[in-house]
Amino acid sequence: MLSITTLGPVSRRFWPSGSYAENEMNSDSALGRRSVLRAVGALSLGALAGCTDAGNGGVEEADYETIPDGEEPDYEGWLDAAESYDGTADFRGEDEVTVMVGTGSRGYSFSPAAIMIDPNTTVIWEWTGDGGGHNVEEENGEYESPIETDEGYTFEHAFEEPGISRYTCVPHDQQGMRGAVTVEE
Ligand SMILES: [Cu+2]
Repeated sequence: MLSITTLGPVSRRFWPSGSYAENEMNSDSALGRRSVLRAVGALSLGALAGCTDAGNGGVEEADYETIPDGEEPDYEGWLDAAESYDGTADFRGEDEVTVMVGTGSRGYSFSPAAIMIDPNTTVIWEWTGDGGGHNVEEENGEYESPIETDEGYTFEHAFEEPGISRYTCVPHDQQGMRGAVTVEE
């Protein structure tokens, strides 16, 4: 079962930064819509884990929790410039998870940029078709996709051992197009 659902091309799902009330909440969100809208005044958007927000260009990300702040893996600065990084998506318990390639306002992001999985999980990167040619390349070349542009192209890698794996899109590394996979024992 895929953990992320993209309901349409990113360009159609994009809302300008700040138009939070227009974003759709997951119907099974822990917070009701009214309480979320009330909370917006007190919390930064980034604190509302699991909801769509401006940071990922409006891509719908269904049904995942983020790792609590105190347990956030140490990416050693790898994601500091990553536009879509907003905590680590907890995908433990899944056999197969999907990360979108080419999200955000310019199509220079991975979404979610940071994920946590169990050992022996396959990560499938799926191209949105936005942002030009992208690839997925582990920082030491442990896995590496070709540079592709087409919507629907996929690349996958099976993660077996615990640890943090950092990867980038080589054409857009300078734009902060980076991601990380934490394999938790
Ligand atoms: Cu790229």
